[in-house]
Amino acid sequence: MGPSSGAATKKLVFVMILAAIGFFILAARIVVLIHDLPLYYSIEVAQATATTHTLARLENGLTSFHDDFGDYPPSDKEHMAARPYGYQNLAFYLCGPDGQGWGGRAGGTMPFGGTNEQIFGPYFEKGGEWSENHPAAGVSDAFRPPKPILYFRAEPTEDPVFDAADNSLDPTGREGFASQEHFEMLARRADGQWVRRDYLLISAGPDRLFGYVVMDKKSGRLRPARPEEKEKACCNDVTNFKH
Ligand SMILES: [Ca+2]
Repeated sequence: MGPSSGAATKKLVFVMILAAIGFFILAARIVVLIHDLPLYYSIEVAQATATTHTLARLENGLTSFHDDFGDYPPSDKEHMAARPYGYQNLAFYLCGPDGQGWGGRAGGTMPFGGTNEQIFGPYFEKGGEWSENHPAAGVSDAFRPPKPILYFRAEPTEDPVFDAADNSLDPTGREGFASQEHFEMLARRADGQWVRRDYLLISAGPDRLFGYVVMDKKSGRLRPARPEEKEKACCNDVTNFKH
């Protein structure tokens, strides 16, 4: 065996050691991934369950508010004292101007005008999901990072009955629906009927994007789907209606 063949053997051994280290690192990563997958999944399930629970509490509050005042809180800004967006109005009207409800604990102020010293509400209790900066803030969902639960009230005499612009519009889908068409992919059924006649509550769900999404071929990232893409699009939003 000559010096050149000895060097070749050393090189081969070195390459084999490197390959073994690479294999070991890859195997370790796969083991960690397999080990952590159920953890990620269970966290996601717990966040979805907590968000569904918050939606149920909001629905109870909205029913009580409707019982007391004959209407649901508005979701657009065309009303006395209304905030710019639906998610802000949801929190403001259910909690009252100071989080203490309406009437006697709000200096007599009533949600739709007039005064009354009787105590009304609050219809949603402050909790961990409530920002201290209310009433401008909304009610957050339980996913990370948290986002406000969007609120849309039906306006039966208007067209459209549910207006995507009652909450922020955002072409990326991160802060709200990309457009009215994008919103209606979720808010209308295949036969064109709205999913509900009273109000909609929508959390962006685990992907943190509102509405139907597809994978963008160029960027490799999720983006809001166009109506013609609905067949291959998916939506994991947590809502007060089936979709
Ligand atoms: Ca989503």
